[in-house]
Amino acid sequence: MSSTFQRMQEALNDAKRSASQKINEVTTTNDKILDMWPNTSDAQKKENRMTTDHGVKVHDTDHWLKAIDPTGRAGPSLLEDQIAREKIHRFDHERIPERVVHARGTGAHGYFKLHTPIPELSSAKILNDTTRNTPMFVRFSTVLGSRGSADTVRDVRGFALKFYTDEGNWDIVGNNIPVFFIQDAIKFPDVIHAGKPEPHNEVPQAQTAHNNFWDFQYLHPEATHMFFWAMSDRAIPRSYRMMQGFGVNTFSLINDKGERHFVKFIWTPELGVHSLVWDEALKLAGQDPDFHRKDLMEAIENRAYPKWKFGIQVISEADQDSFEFDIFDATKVWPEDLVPVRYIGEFTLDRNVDEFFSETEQVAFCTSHVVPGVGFSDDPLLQGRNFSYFDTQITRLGINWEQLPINRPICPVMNFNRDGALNHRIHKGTVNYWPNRFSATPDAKSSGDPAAYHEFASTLTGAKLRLNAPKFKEHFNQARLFYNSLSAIEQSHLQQALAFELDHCDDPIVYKRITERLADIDLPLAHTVAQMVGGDIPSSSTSTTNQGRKAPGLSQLDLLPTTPTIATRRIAILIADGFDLAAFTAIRAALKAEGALTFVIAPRRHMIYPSGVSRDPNSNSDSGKGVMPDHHLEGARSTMFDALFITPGAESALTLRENGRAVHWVREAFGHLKVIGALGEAVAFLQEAVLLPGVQLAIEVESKEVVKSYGVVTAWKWGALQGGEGFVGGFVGE
Ligand code: HDD
Repeated sequence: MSSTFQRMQEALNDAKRSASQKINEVTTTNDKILDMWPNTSDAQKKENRMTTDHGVKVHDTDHWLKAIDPTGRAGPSLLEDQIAREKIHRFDHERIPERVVHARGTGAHGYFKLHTPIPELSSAKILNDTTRNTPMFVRFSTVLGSRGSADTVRDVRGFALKFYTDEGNWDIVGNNIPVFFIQDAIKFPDVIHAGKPEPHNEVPQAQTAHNNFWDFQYLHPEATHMFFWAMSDRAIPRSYRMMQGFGVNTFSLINDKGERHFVKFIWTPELGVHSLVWDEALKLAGQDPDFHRKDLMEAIENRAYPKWKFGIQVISEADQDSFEFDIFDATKVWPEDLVPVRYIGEFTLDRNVDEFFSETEQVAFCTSHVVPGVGFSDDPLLQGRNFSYFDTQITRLGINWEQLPINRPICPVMNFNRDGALNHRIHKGTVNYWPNRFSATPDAKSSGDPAAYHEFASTLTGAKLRLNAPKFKEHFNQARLFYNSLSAIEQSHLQQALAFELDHCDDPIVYKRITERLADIDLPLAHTVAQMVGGDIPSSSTSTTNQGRKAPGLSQLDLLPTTPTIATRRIAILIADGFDLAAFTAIRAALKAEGALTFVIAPRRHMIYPSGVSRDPNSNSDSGKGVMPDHHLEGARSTMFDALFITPGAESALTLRENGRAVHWVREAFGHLKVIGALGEAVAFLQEAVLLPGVQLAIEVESKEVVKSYGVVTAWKWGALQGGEGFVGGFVGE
């Protein structure tokens, strides 16, 4: 992977160079980038001047000031060297606390565009003005792992949106799973402690496969629905670009008349929802821990900008009690057959960050940051979140965190909040309170501006009690609804995930109790898992009957892209000396034409010569006679690609057949249900590698010219790449 990454980095650097030139010319139209421009400098510009932080030019940055004796021998380094001290002090304090959850993540800039105004629901300008391009920053994350942990672990993914609107910042701090483990925010420290590494040995890293996590799940029946999602394929996404996002909590929308509706936010990727298979995820965690981060960067660099449809589910105040579940309970979805999603806009990510720390690490989200026309609800998880996020930013970034370039709004900020560590604003004037004698309306305590944020005037009655509403007590119906709605293959992945996780628990009480809990949801599932992990085999009397109710939108198969595409998919093309250059060139061009990213893989990363060309094994330069591969077979693994094509050529096929790593590549790709194509002599190699001679071609090959002209393409299943891989593919035969 390293060479591709290096090349990607070079491309990125080129892009950054031109981007910064563009910034200097102020050609971008993104208001947030323009806002950050005065704080952006070009660290790559040709400059031989190095200075201290106080701006004094430094003549030697390599040697600490020392006492040198007359013979030229260096004595001790001198503490008086204020230049060296500054450099070391700055380094010593480079780290800030990582996020207490969601520490591992990556982000990108983009913009939101509304297509369907909703004045009947909300007065928010961003939800009514279709002419705006609202700048956004989006951060994706895993939850449990520390900042340096791997991307592809089984976990919920954070999906936090920051809209820099003209009326102030609006944050939707969401996940790729629509529900949560707990109903009440007061339990958040417990659920996170139970999931994070165990306290006595700080093991395991970034995993739910341990006693404490599952102990918590059993003791909190409310977590059942969420752990079903966490064991599903949603928790091992193929790419951040292929995940849905959910605001999870119930928010409200308030219109010009002051009427309120309850709302859930949901966003769905144009590319469809896709996942890895578990074995791939495990291997990638070691082979390429930055897999998702690089995937996002690579797509944006290649201008394959990821896009999501942005939607709402709405329930009127009058209907709030009409459901069997409580609409303020974050462990419940609003099933789409009962409350359809209305897509009203879309957002696109089109720009990588210039500097990870200043942007992705320092970006800070708060669920409490909403704009006029958007409000909260009595969802007890949201209420606690509204307290927690601001608080955590103070520890992480300091009280003036909202002045940081990535966090500050693009609209004016005007108030008398003052001072604190690292205040960057300079306020002119003799007053620091409101109202004051200079105010336009000195007698008014507030401006009364209808465009300002107004809380919804709800009525409160009742006693103060540590309780939740009665319907919060039902915990299993929607776990069942989710499980029933999955396809058979998704259900089987979920069973395997549970079996894997519980096998890592060595305390029998933990895995026995969880298999008992599974019987509350689905008896056959509980049976299978109990067999696998050593739980007690449940009897039918312990199970509540599964009525089989299903809902749309819960299975990933319901979320395949409307316009199938292989754009941005990574396709490996295998070659060895003696390959068929014409076939290679044609297939690569055909794939590129559809927007796929092709990578040439060979037994060595040195010139590979096609058949009929004289070879010069000592030549290092690209003589134009052959092809320079991107990677050798050991350097990049099949797990890093979505599909594989084996180029024809008698000698090439023979070389690959005798190369154990090449055989392993093909077998592994087949085992991971990848789409594999082969032409001519490569077909026999493919069949031999996967030990399935004579398997029939499962799906008709599309009439691609290149395919037609060779006539013998095998298993080139374009359709499989376009959706549902991980469930289909891997067919070979003629
Ligand atoms: Fe949270 C971070 C999502 C419940 C307290 N949370 C954080 C991030 C995401 C979520 C995506 C990372 C933001 C970023 O990229 O910087 N959290 C959720 C969702 C929840 C949820 C979807 C359930 C609906 N969270 C939740 C509760 C609490 C918190 C109930 C506390 C009572 N979350 C935090 C936090 C974090 C955070 C401690 C850590 C870093 C940060 O806020 O900025 O405040």
